[in-house]
This record gives sequence, C-alpha cells and structure tokens, in this order.
Amino acid sequence: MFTRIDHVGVAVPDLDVAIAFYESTFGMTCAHVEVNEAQGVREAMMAVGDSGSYVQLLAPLRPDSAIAKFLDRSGPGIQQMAYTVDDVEAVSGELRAKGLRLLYESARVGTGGSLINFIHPKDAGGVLVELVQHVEAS
Ligand code: MC0
Repeated sequence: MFTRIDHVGVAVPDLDVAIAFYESTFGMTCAHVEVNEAQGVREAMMAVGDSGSYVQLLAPLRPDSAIAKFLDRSGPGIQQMAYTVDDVEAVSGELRAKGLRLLYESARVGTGGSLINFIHPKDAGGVLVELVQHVEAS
C-alpha cells in the first residue's frame, strides 16, 4: 500500500528560523521551499543526507490554517507522517473500504505538484497520515 516514508512534517512558528536551525545544527540541506496557499502553509523540505528522506518544516500563513491551529493546541512538533503511494485515489479507496475517514473526497495539490490526501488522525492511532503521489513534471 505504502512504498516508503515520504517525509515527516514538523510544525514551526517561523520557517526561516527553523531552516537555519536544521542546517546549522543537523547539517541538513534545504532542498525546496514553497508556499501552498490552499493549505495555508509556507514549507521547506530538508534533505536528510542523500537518503531521499525529508523533514518537512511547515509554518502557518494564516491564523485559521491547520498548522496555526496545531501550534496553538500543541506547540511546535511533529504534525504528520507522510507515506509515498503509487496511486493516491486507489489507496484512499482501499482505506475508505476499511472504514477510515479520508479528509478529502478527492486528492488535492501538495508539495511540488504532488497529489495528496490525509487520513483523519482519530482513525490512525492519533497520527495525521498523509498520502503522497508524486507526479512527473511534464
Ligand atoms: C488534530 N488532531 C491531531 C492533529 N490535528 N492529532 C494528531 N495529529 C494532528 N496533526 C486531533 C485533535 O487534537 C483532536 O483531538 C482531534 O484531532 C480533532 O481535532 P479538531 O479540532 O477537529 O482539529 P482541527 O480543526 O485542528 O483539524 C484537524 C485536521 C486538520 C487533521 C482535520 O489539521 C486538517 O485538515 N489537516 C490536513 C491538512 C494539513 O494538515 N495541512 C497542513 C500541511 P481531541 O482528542 O482533542 O478531540 S500541508 C502539507 O502537508 C502539504 C503541503 C504537503 O505535504 O504536500
């Protein structure tokens, strides 16, 4: 169902401060920065060596965004676990058939034009799980 861990998402109040911390403290490299208006985030993908694994730093664009709410409730920390899938609609359908709630009826646009959906944290042991289907740039 899942092919790998895609990234772990960490909510942060200030993206630039967090990028500098991950670079100077952990020696990670910032591979990509993007604003996703629809998700209400400014985000950075921090590469963990050459492993292909990433930590995704997520800062809120607006007070009513998912990340702002998370920071208000829990403070900075791990907000989501993301898995790569080959076909997000097919995997979402399989999970719905198992009784889990997916947050979106159909996939939305995530980092780098990927297609994403989320499993409600209450249906996944308290973990917000993101499904990520990478889409080749045409
Ligand atoms: C809420 N809860 C969580 C949680 N957020 N539990 C674990 N991890 C989280 N991140 C818990 C609450 O504590 C509460 O538990 C219960 O879920 C319901 O809370 P709620 O008041 O309904 O919570 P809301 O309004 O904050 O919404 C939660 C929800 C929301 C997951 C639906 O954050 C959402 O729509 N997330 C999906 C979008 C997202 O996260 N976007 C930002 C990343 P109790 O026990 O108190 O009832 S964007 C991204 O990731 C993109 C760019 C990408 O990677 O490509």
